[in-house]
Amino acid sequence: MLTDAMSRRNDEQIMKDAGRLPPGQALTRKFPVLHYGPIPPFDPATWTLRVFGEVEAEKQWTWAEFTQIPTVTITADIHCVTGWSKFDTTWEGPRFRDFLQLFTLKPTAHYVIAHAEYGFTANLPLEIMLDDDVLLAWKYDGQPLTPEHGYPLRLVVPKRYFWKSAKWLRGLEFSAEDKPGFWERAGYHNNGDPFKEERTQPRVGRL
Ligand SMILES: Nc1nc2c(c(=O)[nH]1)N[C@H]1C(S)=C(S)[C@@H](COP(=O)(O)O)O[C@H]1N2
Ligand SMILES: [Mo]
Repeated sequence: MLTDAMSRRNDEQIMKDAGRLPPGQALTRKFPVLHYGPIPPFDPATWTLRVFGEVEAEKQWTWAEFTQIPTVTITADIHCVTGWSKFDTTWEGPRFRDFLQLFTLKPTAHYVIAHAEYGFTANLPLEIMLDDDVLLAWKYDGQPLTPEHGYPLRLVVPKRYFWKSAKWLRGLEFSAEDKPGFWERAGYHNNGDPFKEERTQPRVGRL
């Protein structure tokens, strides 16, 4: 008979072999909560999502307006840099690429800086954000996000370590230059591809 631990190791080997579990990651069936600082309050009467930077005109949405935007549902694997991966997570929200149709980018827009409550930021190249699986997610598993997982709105970028998937999202800045975010300035890798194990910034010129 397989114990839970044995069956998990067995699953992990199968998933590694299938190219689905990145190097150095272990599978979890739980949904760990990870963030720096407190969980922010949410007031639907004052909440806005703001788009700014390299756009033709700044724009913002109230919660009532934002939830009118058509949504898609995706199922994807997520990978936290602390070593856990969770498979087949299901998220719903406007697809980032479709959301871009609601305003006009300047040709100088090459990076997206996600701005969350309390000044948390995460940076991503615009090109990566155009993938099918990048969402402005407000539902998980068919239900509104829970406060600890980013209620009311978070970014979901499955192909990067999950620190770039900013919870409690309040703004999207389009930038000509890259601007390392909160964890990136703290020493995490700027790109953060789990399959390349881009966990921490290579330290140049250090003994
Ligand atoms: N605003 C904010 N978003 C954040 C973080 C954070 O510290 N602040 N941590 C990130 C990290 S490191 C991870 S792994 C995921 C965790 O998401 P979860 O708590 O829903 O599992 O959120 C990311 N989004
Ligand atoms: Mo993380």
